[in-house]
Amino acid sequence: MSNERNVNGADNKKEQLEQFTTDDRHKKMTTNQGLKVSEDEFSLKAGERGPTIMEDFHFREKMTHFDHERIPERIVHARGYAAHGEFQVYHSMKEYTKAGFLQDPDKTTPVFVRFSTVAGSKGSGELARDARGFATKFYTEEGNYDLVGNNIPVFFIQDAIKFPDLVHALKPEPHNEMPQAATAHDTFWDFVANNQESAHMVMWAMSDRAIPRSFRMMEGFGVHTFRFVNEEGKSHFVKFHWKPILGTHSVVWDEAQKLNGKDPDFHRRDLWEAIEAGDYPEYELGVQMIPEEDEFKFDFDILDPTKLWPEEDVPVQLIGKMTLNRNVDNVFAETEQVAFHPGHVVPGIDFTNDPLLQGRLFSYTDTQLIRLGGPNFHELPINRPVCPFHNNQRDGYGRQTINRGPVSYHNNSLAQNTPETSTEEEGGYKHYDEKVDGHKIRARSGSFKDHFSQATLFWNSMSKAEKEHMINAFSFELGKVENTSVREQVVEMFSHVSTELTHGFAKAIGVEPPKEKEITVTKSSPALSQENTAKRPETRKVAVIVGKGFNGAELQTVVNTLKREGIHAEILSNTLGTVKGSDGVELAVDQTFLTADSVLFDAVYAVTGSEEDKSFYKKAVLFVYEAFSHFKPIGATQEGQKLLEVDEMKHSPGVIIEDEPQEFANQFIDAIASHRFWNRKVL
Ligand code: HDE
Repeated sequence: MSNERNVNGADNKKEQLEQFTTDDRHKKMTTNQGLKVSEDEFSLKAGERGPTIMEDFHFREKMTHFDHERIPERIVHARGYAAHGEFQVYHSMKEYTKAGFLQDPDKTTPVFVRFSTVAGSKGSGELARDARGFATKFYTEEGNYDLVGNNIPVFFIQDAIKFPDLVHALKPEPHNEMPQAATAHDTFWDFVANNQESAHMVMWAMSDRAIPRSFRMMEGFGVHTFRFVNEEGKSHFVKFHWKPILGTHSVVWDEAQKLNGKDPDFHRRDLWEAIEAGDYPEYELGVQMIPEEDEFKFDFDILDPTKLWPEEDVPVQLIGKMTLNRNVDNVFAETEQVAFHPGHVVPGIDFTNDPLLQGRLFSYTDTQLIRLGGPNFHELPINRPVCPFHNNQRDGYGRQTINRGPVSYHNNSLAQNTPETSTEEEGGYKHYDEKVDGHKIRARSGSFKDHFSQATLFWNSMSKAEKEHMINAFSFELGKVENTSVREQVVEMFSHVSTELTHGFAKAIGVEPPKEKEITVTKSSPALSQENTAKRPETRKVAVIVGKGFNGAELQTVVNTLKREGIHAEILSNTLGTVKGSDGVELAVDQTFLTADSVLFDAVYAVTGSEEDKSFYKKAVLFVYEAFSHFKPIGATQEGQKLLEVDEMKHSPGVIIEDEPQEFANQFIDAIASHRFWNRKVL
């Protein structure tokens, strides 16, 4: 198709993609040359029992294409899942940036977002303890803008040249290719202890942030400090945030490990199903801004990617909303072939000298060249801008554009010196003219040398439960480290962050807690704790355990009330088919004890039925107990109360027992909104 199209609004990317989309159903089968195929089951042979012959072009074409179906997976962020959506700014940001898509609240900009884990291979389990990628492509009228972020606002290293080392250390160890999608091994922790700038990010990685409940319940961060530049050329330093409307929520580690077995696709299924059900994930775009002249007013260097800007000091302004409302048609064509790049910017958005960002600006195009097989990956439908693109670049593997005419150079007279460059006023991109003056030197700025203060700030900001989870995470991860010296080095390193933390896990990993260090940071940032996030019941999944002889009227009242709140209730029983209530009501069963597991749900509503036998109760009791041990809301009515075997469970926080159905439903919904009950004593 021509790249001359210039349609506006959120539908323009969809329309563009549709021109490349095909539906093979009810069509005649052909070869790739369009020749109708008469037989697709038997290769051409010399006799029925003879050898296949070379002449069989159909066999050769089919097999050759199959042999080449795979492309290299991403070196990092290989396991990912994506969706389409749209973005709208709340009010014009003209004062700070001239970026076209941030000017007009009536304008929608199409977006494509890919979420990912970092360390694991393309087929790895999605509940790994890991950072999550959160990469957004805005198809703006001024060209594609990519915000290629993570769900953690800081990074392990301060200089891009260390990235290959970091990734070598965190990937499976090369001699035996283990462990998959996990940092619980010697090389990762050896890297940490010997590259102490990683301290802050490691704190995040050992926190609940690294095991999100859902891509829909995760924050996103641009990590680096970027610049906004307005029409007058004034610059503000800016950090980007995505804030999920549903709040930021996590699972517990035991649950994460079980989920990787019960449903390694848990996060992609969650995203896919939410969008199919019309529960469109929404995130607000937030910005923190620091005027150019305030660059040195902080007790950290704002160019250091291992530092965040505490929200209490530099407030996050919410400037727009993104809604993901369409699943892909084809995962390979879209999700796998999408090519993000932090260097894809539009006028009004610019870079800073953050040395991590500077290196990323090289790496992303470079990696696409090998991954997508050449320099024409921008022509793939998912990567095409929605505005026209013209230049003198030509040829290369897989070229699709047919450039007319003899001229492919600049300057020229034969084409009146076109395609022509644009002035700034006409939308031509002009780099912010920052003055740069220095000696060539391989060094780290002295202002980047404090590795521990913000790691302590993070620890100070955690709730009691979050701290416990972190201590457990360090104990688990380091418990898998075989080398004693590495374990000792890590304990020593984190004793500079928090005595409470290191004393919490040192013993568990067989290391003597080191002498208490003097730690002066007492500051905390409440915005960092998930305790303070939005808590809402919508889109949560409840397992309703129902057995023969249940009370239909009561169940209906409760389920209808849950539905009205946007909660999804799935009926779980012994077998698929239907289950009959005492009053003759028949319910369709969605899941059985075999196909489902409590880790797949946010809450359990135990009803059972008066006519069920011991084996049913045994399975149901285990199901409820596991949810209880993961601190999930439990509702129990009718026979269901018998599933709370131990009396103490009945009096635990988040366990709702109530005879009046409407009252029960209301209390249960409040409990579901609370997400988890960390103050519950797990027996
Ligand atoms: Fe990336 N990163 N990265 N990264 N990154 C890639 O590009 C790289 C970094 C991030 O869903 C690769 O297309 C270097 C920080 C995401 O397709 C590669 C450095 C952040 C994704 C690459 C970093 C990210 C990538 C691999 C240190 C958060 C997945 C495949 C200087 C702000 C995008 C690819 C998607 C992917 C290089 C550090 C986020 C190799 C050299 C910091 C979300 O180019």
